Amino acid sequence: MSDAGINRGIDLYTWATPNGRKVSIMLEELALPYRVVPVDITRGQQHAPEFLAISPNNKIPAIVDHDEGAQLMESGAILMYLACKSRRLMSSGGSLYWQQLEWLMFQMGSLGPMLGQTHHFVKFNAGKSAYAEDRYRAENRRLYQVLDARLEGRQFICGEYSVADIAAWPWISRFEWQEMDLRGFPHLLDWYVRIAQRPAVQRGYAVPQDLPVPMPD
Ligand SMILES: N[C@@H](CCC(=O)N[C@@H](CS)C(=O)NCC(=O)O)C(=O)O
Repeated sequence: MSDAGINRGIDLYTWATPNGRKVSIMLEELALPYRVVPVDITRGQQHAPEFLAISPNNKIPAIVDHDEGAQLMESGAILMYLACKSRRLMSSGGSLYWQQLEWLMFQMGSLGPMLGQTHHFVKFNAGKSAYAEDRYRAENRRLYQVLDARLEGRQFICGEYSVADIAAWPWISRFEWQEMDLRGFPHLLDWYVRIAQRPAVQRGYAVPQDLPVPMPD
């Protein structure tokens, strides 16, 4: 961790993971100025007391918005906070708001946690538990099918581009880790590429490490 604490604008505490990228992509889409504070979770920096004071669950991402005196952990809450602050990328009411919230919760409650388990058992601990590998591969595939069906006839998860897409997309960007072939999910593939082509998404993906967006063959 480095030099947070200039008392203006937004500090983003993050690392190169799907949950971190949700917030850097959102900030880039909104063109809000922010300072990146890398928290290297591979070296245990998420346990530093100064980070715990901002993110009590020891996890990135977190933000401090000095302009509003706000401090937040949990990527879904941060996306909603930024949407509310800017009045963009999430409806302020009505049925569209509830749809966007529904799909944001789907990401937070299902897509992220389950695909995270695929990364754990299939990518990083292959061979340790056949049961867990089978379970999370199957759940991974099922969740891709849910999104593929939702995207049939839609450009974006809730019709227009929103926090629902920004939350889900970075998890699908790990399709290689998940050993998933996007060509088996044509609507999801089109959506993935459509979002990958957005300059703000490419900039946000490269925070805090300058990595290119994975593209399917
Ligand atoms: N529900 C949280 C999950 C955050 C999360 O799992 N962050 C991971 C990286 S993607 C992390 O910081 N892991 C470090 C650790 O568990 O020690 C959110 O959406 O912000």
